Parts: sequence; C-alpha cells; structure tokens
Amino acid sequence: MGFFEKIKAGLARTKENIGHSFDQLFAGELNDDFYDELEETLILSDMGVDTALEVSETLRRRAKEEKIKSAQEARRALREILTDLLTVGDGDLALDKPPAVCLFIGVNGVGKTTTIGKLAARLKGDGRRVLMAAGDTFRAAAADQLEIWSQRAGVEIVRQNEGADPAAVVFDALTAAKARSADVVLVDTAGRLHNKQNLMNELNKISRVIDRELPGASRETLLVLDATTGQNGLIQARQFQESAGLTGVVLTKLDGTAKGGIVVAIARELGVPVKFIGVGESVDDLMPFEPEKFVEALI
Ligand SMILES: Nc1nc2c(ncn2[C@@H]2O[C@H](COP(=O)(O)OP(=O)(O)O)[C@@H](O)[C@H]2O)c(=O)[nH]1
Ligand SMILES: [Mg+2]
Repeated sequence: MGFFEKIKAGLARTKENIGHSFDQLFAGELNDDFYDELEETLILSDMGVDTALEVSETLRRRAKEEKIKSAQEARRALREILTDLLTVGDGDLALDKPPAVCLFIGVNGVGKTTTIGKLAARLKGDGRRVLMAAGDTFRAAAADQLEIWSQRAGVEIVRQNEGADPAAVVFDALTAAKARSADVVLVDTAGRLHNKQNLMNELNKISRVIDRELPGASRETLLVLDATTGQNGLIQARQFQESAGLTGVVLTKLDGTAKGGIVVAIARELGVPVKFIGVGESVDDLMPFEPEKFVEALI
C-alpha cells in the first residue's frame, strides 16, 4: 500500500465514529448549515476548536471572493486551505552536514524507539551510515528494545547500562560517529523520568553535549506524537516546544483510530512541519509526510 491507501485505511476506521463525515457534508448545499456542520466535523476530526473555526472562516471568505457555489468546489478549496496550513517549514530531514543528529523526544509509548528503528532502515536503504544512541537509560528494557531494532535495520548501536547518564551515552555515540564517519546518529530518549522538570533538564543536557561535540553538524529535534491521543498531543507538543525547541514532528499510529485532524492543529499552532508518519508496527511502516495526499485522505 502507498501513502494514500495506508492513511486512508487508517482514517476510514475513524470516519465511522464521526457523525457527519466529510462525504455527507460535501453532498449537501453550500449554506449556513453547511458551515456549522463543517466546523463540527473539523472539531470531531481532532483539529481543535480554534483551528476548526479559522479554517471554516477562511473557506467562507474564499467562497465569497471566488464565487464558489457548489459544495464540490468548496471541497477543493478546503483541501487547498488545509494543505497550505500543513505546508510549513522544511519537510525533509536536515542531513547535509554529517554526522547529522536526530534527537527523538516525546512521552512514553508514543513510538520513539519504533520510529528510530524504521527510520534507521529507511536511511540505510538510502545508503547512509547510521548509528543509534540508546539515550533512554531510565527503563531496563529500553536499550534492549532499541538493540533489537538496530539488528533488524542492520545498523550499529551505542549503549550503556541501565541508569547510565544519557548525556554520556550520547557523548559516546557522537565520538563513535566521528571515528566511524557515520552520516546520521539517531538518539533515543526517555519519555518519562521522576518528574517533568527532570526530563526537560536531561534533554537540555543532551542538547548541550551535541552542541559542544558537533557544532557545525545538521540537527533535528523531532517530537514523536501518538495520533490517537488527539488534543492531548497538542498539549504535549506545546510543552516540548517550549523547553526543547522542535524542528519537526513524527506522527505515529495513523493506522489506528486516529482522526488525523490533530496534524493541522500542530502545524498551525507550532509552525513545525510533520516530517514522517507512522502507519504500523513493522519496519517499512514509516512514510514521509505529504500534506496534499494527507488532506486528500482526510477529506
Ligand atoms: N499501530 C502502530 N503502532 C505503533 C506505531 N509506532 C509505534 N507503535 C507501537 O507503539 C508501542 C510503543 O512504541 P515504542 O517505540 O516503544 O514507544 P516509546 O516509548 O516512545 O519508545 C509499541 O507497541 C509499538 O509497536 C505505529 O505507527 N502504528
Ligand atoms: Mg522507547
């Protein structure tokens, strides 16, 4: 299955739960009721109230300006509006100045480790030399899980014992990356420590090690979000954005019961691009995010 089919299959499951699906909506007339129902449908799709209202207002304005009469034309305009909102920043990974470092952050269970495994395989397939850094030393099984992925992807991993200082693991990994001329270092991190402040301090410490060891290298700080958590994901995104600064988002579990609209809210509120989406648990279930196709699958 390609990008379109995969997310469409995932989002279709959700559609059954949404009272007014977009299909029904666009089968009707373009009147005031239409805009009310549009707002409701956008909110139900997890876009959040603010984004839903803005999108609906923009469509109303465009319909007036462009003398759009039919719901079908409105659908095309809505797709354009959403695609524009989703097209922020650079959707590609910054990898041009090696060794590039991609730091994966996000709360427990969102899919950080799995995403690193999938991405490692993808980058290796593109001919890049990839190294993993097991920066989640908080949970005993975390490094083991990453190691299994490193074997699956056929890439090297740098790890230490449980409870080790994650910044030290990252330091080791960067040293190894330089010595072995790696192209990319994928850094796993803990999703949870004794408290949130600890976590943010730890991420800052890791970040400082990268700044110091690789001042000129390409850097990504990617927030991994579980798409099925809806608006809660937006709250997480705001918190991580504030304390860690983000260059992109990976949205996982779009093959589940995700409603999809959360992507629009994130792009609009944070101005950070979604770079990849996760559409399953296997190694090839990671895809570059394509705004236009995503919107087409959504509505
Ligand atoms: N269905 C589905 N499951 C996923 C996806 N990404 C991760 N998972 C699953 O989510 C669970 C948590 O993933 P993990 O990588 O351990 O999360 P972490 O705590 O952030 O490192 C695992 O069971 C993964 O297989 C995805 O895109 N789709
Ligand atoms: Mg993990």
